[in-house]
Amino acid sequence: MEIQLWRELLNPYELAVNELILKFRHFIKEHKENGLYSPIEQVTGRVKTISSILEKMQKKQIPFEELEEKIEDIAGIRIICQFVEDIYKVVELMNQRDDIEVKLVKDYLNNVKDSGYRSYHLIIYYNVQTIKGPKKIQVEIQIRTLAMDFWATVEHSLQYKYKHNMPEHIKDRLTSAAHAVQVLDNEMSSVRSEIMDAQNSFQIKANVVADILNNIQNLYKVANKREVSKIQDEFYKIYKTEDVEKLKRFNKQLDIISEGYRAQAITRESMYEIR
Ligand code: 0O2
Repeated sequence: MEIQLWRELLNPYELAVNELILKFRHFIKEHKENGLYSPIEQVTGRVKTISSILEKMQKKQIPFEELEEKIEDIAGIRIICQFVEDIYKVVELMNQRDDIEVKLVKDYLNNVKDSGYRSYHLIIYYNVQTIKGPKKIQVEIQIRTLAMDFWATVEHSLQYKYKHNMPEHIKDRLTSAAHAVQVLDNEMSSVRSEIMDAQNSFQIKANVVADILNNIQNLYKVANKREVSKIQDEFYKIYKTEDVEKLKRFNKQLDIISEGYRAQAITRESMYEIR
């Protein structure tokens, strides 16, 4: 197949990967902005390289006409979670989305591969709009923890290096590392709620501080500078106490002050309109 045709074939897959990454990154952002814990920690994606597609076609004896149907991971999205529990949350989420149709599930958490590989895979259908009209394509979504991803990345590089001749002592090391990853994931799960609480309160504090600074910045434009300076000093004092509740109350007061200035501005504007 000519390069130009490969480009045409792969273009919708690239679009799907870009759209899905954007959507899942937005999901993380929305959670953070609302001070909520996000079950998704990171998202990446890729379109399979032509050489990797050719290799798979050869290995599985797939003819060109069946390429898009039989190679399910031309478009690949990887979702990284902090905890095993989050993986199942993400799966639930995928099942609820209107823009995703789950075709197939491969649960390598309950059915660990011989290599020691653990991950949860979904093959989904996803619609993209191309200049030739809508196109329904397959995307492989791999969902795994940070620890599982570390193991898989290292193992994948070694597989690539040794092809099918990985030395036994390295295989053994990888198997024992896979067990260690499982133990680590279990240990982390046992402190999940503590970690989530800590991360949530950190995010909530960060959001309140951002709101306060935004309010102060806006007040600088409309209020008396000395007054705003006093407000700023007051903020620093409260900030040092590390008391989030106090910060929240202070922010509410600032909202009321800002609202007052906004109301004044509106009254002034309407007076101009009357004249
Ligand atoms: P790449 O380079 O990541 O694209 P197959 O696709 O035929 O190999 P199957 O049944 O179609 O196998 O899919 P499977 O086994 O679910 O594998 C899909 C992808 O999961 C692989 O894609 C890998 O990315 C990953 N994976 C599966 N098994 C392992 C493993 O033992 N170790 C690691 N590190 N990753 C694994 P590709 O196309 O093989 O590779």
